[in-house]
Amino acid sequence: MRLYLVNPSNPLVSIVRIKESRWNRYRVWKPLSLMVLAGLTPPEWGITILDENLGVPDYAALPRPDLVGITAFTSQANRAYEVAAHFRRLGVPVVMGGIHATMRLDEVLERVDSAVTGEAESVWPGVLADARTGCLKRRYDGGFAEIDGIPPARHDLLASGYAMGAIQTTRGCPMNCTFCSVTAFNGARYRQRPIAEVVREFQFIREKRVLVVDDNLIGTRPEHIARAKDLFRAMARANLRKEWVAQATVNFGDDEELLALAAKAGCRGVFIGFESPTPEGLLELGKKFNLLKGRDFRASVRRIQRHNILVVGSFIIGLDADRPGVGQRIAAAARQYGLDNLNAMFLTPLPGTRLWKQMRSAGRLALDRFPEDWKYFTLTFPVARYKHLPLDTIIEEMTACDRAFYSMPRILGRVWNNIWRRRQPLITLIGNLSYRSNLKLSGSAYADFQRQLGERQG
Ligand code: B12
Ligand code: SF4
Repeated sequence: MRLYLVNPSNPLVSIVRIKESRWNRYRVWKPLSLMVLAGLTPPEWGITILDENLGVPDYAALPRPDLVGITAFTSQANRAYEVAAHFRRLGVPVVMGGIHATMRLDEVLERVDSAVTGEAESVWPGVLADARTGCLKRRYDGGFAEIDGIPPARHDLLASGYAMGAIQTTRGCPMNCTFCSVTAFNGARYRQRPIAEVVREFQFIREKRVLVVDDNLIGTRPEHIARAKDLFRAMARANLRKEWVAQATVNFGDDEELLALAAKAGCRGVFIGFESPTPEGLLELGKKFNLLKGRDFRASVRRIQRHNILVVGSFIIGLDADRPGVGQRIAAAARQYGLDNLNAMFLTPLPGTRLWKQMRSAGRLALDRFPEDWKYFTLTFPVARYKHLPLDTIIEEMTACDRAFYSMPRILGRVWNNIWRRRQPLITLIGNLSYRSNLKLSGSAYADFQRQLGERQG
């Protein structure tokens, strides 16, 4: 039995534009969902993972599979439907799963044979068994899975072409920030994989560098932090020799022991959502963690960096609280906090989030021709109607923010600072140049986007 697992690409996402900027090569991440599915697949299936981010295969030249499984974030949905249509024309059944299939089930069911909603661990073997006997059901719901004792992801299947491996150690988040899909999709309960299983899976990863995809590796409560410490101790004991980056909330910087253990276990970078430079903005987004009284972001960032861990900060532009000037204000905040990289995104109502419900019911989706418009839901296009920032203004704000933070003198300043402190200056340089080289790409993408919208309205 031949199974293809496909990760569709969206050409509007900069990571796939390797020709225009070779730095993007370092930003193509492994599609872990498909590696996890492969791990759950019984041995009678021959599995090929086709990751279009590395290049779109000539599907017509490939042997005919018995089943195709497609994953998709919302921004990949259009392409997912094209791939599905190709295989369905050949009479090959197509199953789609992942976050978009879960949040837009009816739309997906019109375009594939079967959809898997929620997490797949409990249902995927059953889907395959039904596919073998030609009895696929229209829908399977995996809900929230138990993540103890699951087989490791198949790290052997995507052997080359990526700068980093990927692993997941926890799922779920209780915070339910308005713009984020994680609580809606993975639930509010913070679930942790057994430490021994995580360490064992790390050992299967061939790459030296690894992305830990957890939305918040350290969690929110004291017992979560205690577990994170135990995990880091076990990783250090196993002498994994990996360097890894992860996502965490800003409380990562509150605990010196946690930081020291993380660094010893190989942590080299952390991605933190600061989201807004103003308390009104944080309140609007429901990002309660960042609102804690007496929180000093600069001091938190410094404490993390002292352990040789780089800090990438993410901010959102387009809140109701944002006024013209917000772009410069974010760049200034990012500099003041001492961030090594800044990732600014447009506020984007993703299906299933609280923000989606609010904006949709208020008629604030500027792009609503679905499924065609999903390709713009990359967080790099202003797809909504923003309270104080009309289309041209919000694009100017984003451009001003990026230009201010990624000006050549500022980049060199950060690199020099990191040389001085012996804190990964080369990685800082590559990371900053990678963002900077995409500014030109963003400029032409905005121009196309503005033209498209103009044509629609005209
Ligand atoms: C790692 C990651 C990335 C990596 C991508 C890795 C990759 N797959 O190529 C990078 C950094 C590149 C990335 C980029 C983006 N991401 Co991202 N990312 C994540 C993150 C943190 C983890 C994803 C992951 O690997 N999870 C682990 C696997 C095991 O879980 P899973 O993917 O959910 O898969 C399970 C099920 O969904 C299901 N399943 C999945 N696919 C399939 C397919 C079949 C056939 C079946 C049966 C089942 C199934 O089975 C799996 C096992 O249970 C998630 C948050 C999250 N918790 O999911 C956000 C998330 C998916 N990203 C998000 C977004 C918005 C983006 C971007 C658009 C914007 C951005 N800059 O972040 C871009 C878009 C990229 C694109 N190609 O279009 C949103 C998506 C919301 C949505 N509705 O689409 C999420 C949910 C984060 C959030 N805060 O809301 N991302
Ligand atoms: S943004 Fe972070 S803290 Fe907020 S719900 Fe999403 S994962 Fe949780």
